[in-house]
Amino acid sequence: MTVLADIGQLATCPRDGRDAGLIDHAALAWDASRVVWAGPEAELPDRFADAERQSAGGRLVIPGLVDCHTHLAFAGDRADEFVERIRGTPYLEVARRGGGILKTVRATRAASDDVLEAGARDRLGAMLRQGVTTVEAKTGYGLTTADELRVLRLYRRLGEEGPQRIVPTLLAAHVVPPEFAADRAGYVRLITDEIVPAVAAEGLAAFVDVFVEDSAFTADEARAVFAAARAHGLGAKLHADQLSDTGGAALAAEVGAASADHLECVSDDGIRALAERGVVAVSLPIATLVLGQEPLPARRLLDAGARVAVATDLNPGSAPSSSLGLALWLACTRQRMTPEEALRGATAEAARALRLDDGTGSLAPGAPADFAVLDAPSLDVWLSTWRAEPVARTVIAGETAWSTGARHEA
Ligand code: DI6
Ligand code: FE
Repeated sequence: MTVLADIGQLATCPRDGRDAGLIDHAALAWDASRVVWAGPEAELPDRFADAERQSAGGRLVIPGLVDCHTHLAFAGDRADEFVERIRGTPYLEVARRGGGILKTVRATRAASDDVLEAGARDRLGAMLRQGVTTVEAKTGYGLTTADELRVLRLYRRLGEEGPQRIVPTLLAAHVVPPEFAADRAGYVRLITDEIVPAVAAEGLAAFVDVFVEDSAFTADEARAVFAAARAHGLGAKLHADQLSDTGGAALAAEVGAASADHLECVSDDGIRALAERGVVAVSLPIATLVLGQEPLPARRLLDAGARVAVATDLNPGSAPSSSLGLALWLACTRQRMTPEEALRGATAEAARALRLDDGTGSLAPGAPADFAVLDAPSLDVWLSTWRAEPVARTVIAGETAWSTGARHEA
């Protein structure tokens, strides 16, 4: 049994609440890998008198962050495209010329297993230093049965080795690969008849995602992919209404998706459908910033009763950053989410977007003892300033997975 005392502010992020469950002058207790108690330090029960005691030194403690949307494994870079966009070539024009996502597909197919793994490990390490303890990880740069399976097997290995928990998602429906340019239906059939069954047979993915967009897949193509996913017991996620309103949000509601992600261009009907069906709206403000778009209308979604998560969209093109802290700060500054709403978005709501119902993303008794200690006295102080490295310590399943050194221990 371990007690972390002298917490300046504790954010418990109750799963079904709407606030961050803030408690000043708090303590947190865990036994092996699960939280057993969280509350005001003055009310810590006597049964913890003999527990090992640690001090948070008056700092903020939050649930381990959950990044519920990343394209974790890829090879190469898109620096050329970055410069082209600065010079005025739009993202989709780069893609039409065979750059964009397809450039990363070529580099990823050509990369060795070691190179792919090293890149993914680097990114996970950077995320750990940001307090991220659970990471959703998509495929989508392989686009052949073998290449998609290769990345999912890498995710399985990374999850088994830890320290972070990995939630794998098949995104074979990211774009139509060049070898199927003249046979879109053939590629959709490859996904439904071969890739999804192979992935399900090995238990390699929790979700199937589809990029629903004029430049990617139509709603009907997505319906076929989701039908195959459902038949094999896999959940649904969508890249929806990112670059235009293609009815992606309504489609997410129709197929019972766990989340609809992006939504910069979502319609009022789409917002209503998400709220009614309990589909989590995932905001990806780094991609919005990079592509120079108007942000997802978080206030309208929240006011309509929808749940809003916040994630990085980490990928080499539209969101080349693994900083979930940056995404939270953008959610506050550009989307008018309060610090409490933003933090919930990267904890309890992100866990909901991944259908994790074991308490992940909150710090209630029974939840995994996954948390981060921030070098700030309160949530508002942390998120009102953008700092690259605000985290002092990251704990996963009760064990310190990373820390800045001895500063956090009493
Ligand atoms: N939307 C995105 O933001 C990423 N994929 C997608 O469907 C972009 C991926 C990339 O540009 O490589
Ligand atoms: Fe994405």
